[in-house]
Amino acid sequence: MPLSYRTAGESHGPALIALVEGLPAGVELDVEFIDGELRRRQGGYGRGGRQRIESDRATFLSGVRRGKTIGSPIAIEIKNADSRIDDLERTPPVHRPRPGHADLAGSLKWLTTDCRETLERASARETAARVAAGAVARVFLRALGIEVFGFVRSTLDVRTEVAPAAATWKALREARDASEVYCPDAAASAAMVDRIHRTKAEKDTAGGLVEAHVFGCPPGLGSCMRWEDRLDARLAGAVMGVQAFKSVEIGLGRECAARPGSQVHDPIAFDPAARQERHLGFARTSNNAGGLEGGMTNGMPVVVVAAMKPIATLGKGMPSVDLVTKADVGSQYERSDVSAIAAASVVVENVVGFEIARAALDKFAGDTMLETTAALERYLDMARRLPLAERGQ
Ligand code: EPS
Repeated sequence: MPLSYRTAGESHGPALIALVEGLPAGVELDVEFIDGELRRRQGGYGRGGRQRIESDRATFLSGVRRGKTIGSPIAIEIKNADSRIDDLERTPPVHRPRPGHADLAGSLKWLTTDCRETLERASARETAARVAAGAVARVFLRALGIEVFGFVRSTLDVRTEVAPAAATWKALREARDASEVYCPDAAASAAMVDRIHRTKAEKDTAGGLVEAHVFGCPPGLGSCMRWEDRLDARLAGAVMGVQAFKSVEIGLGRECAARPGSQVHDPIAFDPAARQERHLGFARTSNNAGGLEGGMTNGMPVVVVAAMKPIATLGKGMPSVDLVTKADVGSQYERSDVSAIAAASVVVENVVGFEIARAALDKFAGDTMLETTAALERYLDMARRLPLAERGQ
């Protein structure tokens, strides 16, 4: 069974649910790590009042026995402290759609003038469930030696030029975790905080760029045989499926359109001393491909860059109309974030992790972790022994 997950839950309903299916038995769940990711998603400079109410934690309702997966569906619950969806006084109808939110499109789709019916599910609160599912998948990935590192690259006009690599990313993770905006460059981090602070004073909002770098991927995850199995397509779909994301790039991304081939493609060389690396010695002197060629991993780090639009709920409002009266009015303002870019970097890190785990299980399928890790080792051994007599070569 392919690895998959679904989520359920509204922003102000009783709880969020993630249902993860297809993980092998024997994955030791690191609950501290999973709850730590949920906590990180709640943080970041620019968050609004809601995060002072919530303290997200994953409760495992099924699929786990004595701290280990047993191969059955894993249901995870994250309770909402601010649960009031049925309370008419505290969640009255919203008639003034916010440009940039799902309010208008959803109201037209579901034939209602109450935007709340759409916004409760469209809300980025749901990303807590995705982070829980992704963090579970990343615990599995870590047992295969695969790690994901996410951070904030830019917000508005403030940008860092850090370049994470296999040798440096752990130190960068420490720097990121010390940053209020999850940016591993102290100077850029301080400038981002200042920029978000000024944006708040202007009653405006900010988005930004986030990146996820995956270290330790063996070659051959994903496939060029069917378009839907190309890993870059899956990654793009997963990240674009995150609330507020408007673009996804792999490696050099759209910049590759402005350069000739000789300045885009990553030269291939062979280093016999590096056979134990995940690139098996076929190290590349650059990684513009972002670790993916033909929709498959090539052994280099997978690099995903994604743009989040600014939060749609602006303190100063935006031009809008009342859906009942059709009169020109300002858009609805309720308590909101000024920036959730730091949180978004955690979400992208975890949804990317989930897709990598899915592709890893497609190639190294096993009912148990024991079989999956053995399949990975056997594959790496065969790939190192190329040309293979077993292949008639
Ligand atoms: C959101 C609106 C805000 C955000 C929310 C996303 O919620 P509320 O209306 O309760 O203040 O805080 O994000 C979260 C709750 C979260 O946990 O990320 C929206 O409309 O999308």
